[in-house]
Amino acid sequence: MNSEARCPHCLRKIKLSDLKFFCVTDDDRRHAVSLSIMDRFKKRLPVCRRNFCKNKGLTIREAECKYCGEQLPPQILFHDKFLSFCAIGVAGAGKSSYLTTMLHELKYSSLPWVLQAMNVETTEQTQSDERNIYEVRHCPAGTQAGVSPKPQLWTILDNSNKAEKIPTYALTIYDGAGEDCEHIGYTAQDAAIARYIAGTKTLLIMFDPLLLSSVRGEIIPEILNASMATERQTSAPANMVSMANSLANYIRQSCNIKPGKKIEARAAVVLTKLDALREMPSGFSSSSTILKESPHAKARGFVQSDSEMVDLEIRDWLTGQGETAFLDVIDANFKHVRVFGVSSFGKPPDKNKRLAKVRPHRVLDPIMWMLAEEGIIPTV
Ligand SMILES: Nc1nc2c(ncn2[C@@H]2O[C@H](COP(=O)(O)OP(=O)(O)OP(=O)(O)O)[C@@H](O)[C@H]2O)c(=O)[nH]1
Ligand SMILES: [Mg+2]
Ligand SMILES: [Zn+2]
Ligand SMILES: [Zn+2]
Repeated sequence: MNSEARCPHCLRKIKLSDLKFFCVTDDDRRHAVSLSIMDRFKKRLPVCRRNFCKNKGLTIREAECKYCGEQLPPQILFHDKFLSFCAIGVAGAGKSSYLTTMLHELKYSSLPWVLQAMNVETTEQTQSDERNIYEVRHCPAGTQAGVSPKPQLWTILDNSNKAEKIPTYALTIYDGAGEDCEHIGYTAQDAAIARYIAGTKTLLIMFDPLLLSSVRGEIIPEILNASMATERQTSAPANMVSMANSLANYIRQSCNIKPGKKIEARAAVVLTKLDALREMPSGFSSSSTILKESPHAKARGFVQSDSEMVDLEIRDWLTGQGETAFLDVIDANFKHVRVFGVSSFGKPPDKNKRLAKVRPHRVLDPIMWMLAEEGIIPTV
């Protein structure tokens, strides 16, 4: 068992004795089960010992965090590494589309990994998100604002070396509503969102280039309209800068980081909707690295030179557009920053928000960076 384990809801460090266990039978006689001395000693999950219980002798499958009372899958404790992704960005930035296609690519990529949902909520959420994008072929609806987001809980089984014991990594993913990220205040609801933000090791800061006025002036209106979440997306570039500022301030306060010191959490800045920029004159040149296929999955490692090139190309492009304020705020606050460019769909939606065949571009790059930083895949 790993001492790094954290409750995915309250983000506190947890060990076996921090969980409350329950035996759940189909006849509704849910009852608490405590750890025996032997369970504690062997660091294993308890079994039901109640006489006449249908599950007598079986290992429990339900647990609660004793700090926050939220349910969590007990097997979460037994992973080798704990990874987390927290996607933030203004409303309509493309967070949910990105996470759905990223997970789908991860599942079906040539990488030697198996992705398993840890709970029913994660399975159901992903199935409905995937069906919507890959089968119904429609843009997702905006994530509901004003409710605490439930994190998705995944296990990655690493099949890359044929050792007896397969390493397993717990991957927690938070996808909040942009509306809530735009003004993190100090209500109880904000506190829940902010806790995820402050507790995550990798922040995915989603940056929507279609909000930049220089881009809006140049792009074909139909593509622009189809690529915006029409009903909610009113956010101006100024909002992105103020969001970055309030995000940094919040992390500083809750983690007690002094003004002169940079934040340790990794910041992956992800420029979304790359496909729409392709169509505009001052977009990326056709020979640029960012428009080439991503090399990481094929290399089964993180190709540092490629990633540095993409980072540079986006920074240059933003400078050319006169839009450096956002990245300046991020660079001034975070120690580890890497800039990525992705297209979740590969092509802009049509005017009815319908999608052509989905061909994601470079969506795995940010996760490959995180895995390399965590020492799970090699940097090549
Ligand atoms: N052209 C293009 N448009 C995209 C892409 N991804 C998302 N969009 C557009 O952006 C809109 C919003 O995408 P979402 O994924 O719902 O954005 P979100 O950040 O989750 O939004 P909230 O949940 O409201 O915070 C979609 O309806 C699409 O119109 C992409 O890869 N290319
Ligand atoms: Mg969303
Ligand atoms: Zn908890
Ligand atoms: Zn029982």
